[in-house]
Amino acid sequence: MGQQPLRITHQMKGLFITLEGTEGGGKSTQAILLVERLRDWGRKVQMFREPGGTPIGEEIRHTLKHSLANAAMTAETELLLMNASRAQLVREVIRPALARGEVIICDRFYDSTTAYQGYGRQLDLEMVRRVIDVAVGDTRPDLTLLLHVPAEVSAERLRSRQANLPFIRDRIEEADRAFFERVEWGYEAIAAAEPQRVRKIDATGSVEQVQSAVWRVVAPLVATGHGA
Ligand code: Z5A
Repeated sequence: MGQQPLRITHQMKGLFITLEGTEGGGKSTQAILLVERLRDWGRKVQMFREPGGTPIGEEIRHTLKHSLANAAMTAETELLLMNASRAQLVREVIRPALARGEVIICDRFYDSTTAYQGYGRQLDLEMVRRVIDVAVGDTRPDLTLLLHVPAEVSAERLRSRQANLPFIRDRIEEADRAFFERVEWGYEAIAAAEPQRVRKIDATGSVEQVQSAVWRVVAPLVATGHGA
């Protein structure tokens, strides 16, 4: 079945693209390459990561991932902190930038909350949706690139990256395999529910192959004049 055309959902001039998926899919790698390519095309682009992206958000990120005191964090606290970081990012930078007509690339956004806190931590999906609504209002991505790799590929990429980095404890990465399987199902459900916004990309190939697949989806949007 052919893919449906992308439809721009927000009323502002800019373009809002998010990258999603399980760990090691290459989101950060592809986000950086996409920013470079869009700048080459003359677009004004800003890139952010979640949780984080603002000074307040980066403090929340540390609490969520690395704080020594966070071992007892409940799933509900995790949900609220993710969305506190997001509420700040949306109001402090994303909305003003979109209103100026800029392109925003975000390395994870609210689909991560649905996948990790909703499906992974098994919080009530309706409650998760309501919290996300508070955080983002009508600031929604125009396009979400869901980078998909099988669990073995993800594990291998993270192993080889870890070998080159000092060990830093990451509370979320400590979850068990069943948690990450549920996260994957969550992403499948999101993609099935919103095919117009969410484009699944096979991210098992080389960096260059994935970059080409990403560009095939993004270029038509940019060519039609979205983003200053
Ligand atoms: N989280 C949440 O629970 N709820 C939320 O609402 C939000 C987030 C927003 C953020 O962690 C954590 O927060 C995350 C979800 C949760 N936790 N988990 N688990 P993060 O920001 O530290 O990390 P991440 O978002 O999970 O990304 P990552 O692990 O860094 O993966 P990635 O960005 O997809 O991949 P990468 O860094 O671009 O690449 C990983 C390695 O693979 C690296 O060495 C690359 O050089 C290599 N790579 C990349 N592409 C390729 C290809 N194509 N071939 C070969 N090697 C490649």
